[in-house]
Amino acid sequence: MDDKYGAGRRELLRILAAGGLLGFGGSWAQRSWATNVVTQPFENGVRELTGAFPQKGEMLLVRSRPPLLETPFTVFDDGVFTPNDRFFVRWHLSSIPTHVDGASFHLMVRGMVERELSLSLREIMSDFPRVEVAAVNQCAGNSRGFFNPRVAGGEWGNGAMGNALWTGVRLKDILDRAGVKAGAVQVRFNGLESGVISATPDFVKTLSVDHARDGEVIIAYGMNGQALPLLNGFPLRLVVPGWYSTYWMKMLNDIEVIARPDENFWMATAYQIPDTPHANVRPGQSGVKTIPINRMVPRSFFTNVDNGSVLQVAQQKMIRGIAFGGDTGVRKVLFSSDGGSSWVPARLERDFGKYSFRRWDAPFTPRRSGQYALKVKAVNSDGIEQPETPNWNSGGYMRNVVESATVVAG
Ligand SMILES: Nc1nc2c(c(=O)[nH]1)N[C@H]1C(S)=C(S)[C@@H](COP(=O)(O)O)O[C@H]1N2
Ligand SMILES: [Mo]
Repeated sequence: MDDKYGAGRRELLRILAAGGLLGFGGSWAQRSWATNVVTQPFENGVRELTGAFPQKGEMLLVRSRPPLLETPFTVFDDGVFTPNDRFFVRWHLSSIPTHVDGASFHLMVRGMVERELSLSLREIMSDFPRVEVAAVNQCAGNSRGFFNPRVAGGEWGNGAMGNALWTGVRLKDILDRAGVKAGAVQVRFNGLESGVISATPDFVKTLSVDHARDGEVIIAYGMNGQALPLLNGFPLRLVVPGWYSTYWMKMLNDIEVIARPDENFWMATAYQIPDTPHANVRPGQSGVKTIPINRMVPRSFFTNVDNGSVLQVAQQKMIRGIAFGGDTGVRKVLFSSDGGSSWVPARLERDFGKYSFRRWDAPFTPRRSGQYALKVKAVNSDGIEQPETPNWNSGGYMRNVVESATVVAG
């Protein structure tokens, strides 16, 4: 079997073997050779650039235990896919395995099923059809650092997101092999870092049976043609296209089909959002119904200009960026060079599917010296567009606003 990496069986063997190569020993958080800092444009925004984490290049250190590593934003200007060694990292519990043996690893499928399964990586890779999807993995708290008033939680800039080509098997095919019993309502996912006594409840997440069986949710063993980096969930992770990555369980080793809606902490208490458009409320507003966070909304960003970028008068500059539609594709990206008074459609680059980043560009020639308020907004295929003013909620979730960059022509 050959795929677009021309890898076939050799690739599978390499992915399996990667499990044996991950013994870096000890605690990575103790290794610290920070070289530099980056200042995010919000309060307490100074971040160390660190290269101290295994299989990771330079990352912004948001927290070291459990690791929260942010992708430096310039990486998004390099290409539509985010390299594995620059892909952001987020864990809830500090008890993450520092080594996973791909050869002895098994995925359990149990609960309301006709047949319990215990599948090795080899079985998963060879017994089920291989599928691929380009999809954005975005933390629900991406850009939380920009929330004003400020809120508790990891203070991410805009780099708690990434786009990868995920390779794996359909969750539906695995569930069909097990045979979901009538009356099952949800499917619960757990990862390997469970089972350690801790003040924080084990991290588990749940999807409805219908969602789990929609054919789009996959169990991925490949990320941009490589095994998953350990910190991104080696050897298996759930990929839930269009949904916030809190559902994208890493080091997935346990799937339980359940008969009642999951009341666990991570579904019923954490990751709740106001049930309003863009999860938006007024600071201090109470009595708003909440629901578990779910689908993503469109966003767009500049990648080659930022506040303070200097442009040449009378010289054309190709302004570039990325956009994504959230739970559907990008219909258009609109660019403004006059603070949003007038908009022109940006050119959209190659389409890698509706869940992927989409690169865009727009030519801009400053005619006189001075400041220009550049703006960009995405409209998705359902006609949802980014709001002019930022949304707010106490969890710091789903930050969204038309993005700006004030540049200077001289
Ligand atoms: N096992 C496990 N999976 C997990 C988490 C976790 O803490 N443990 N965090 C989730 C959240 S909230 C995010 S944002 C993504 C981060 O994925 P990444 O580290 O590969 O970027 O993993 C998700 N899957
Ligand atoms: Mo997250």
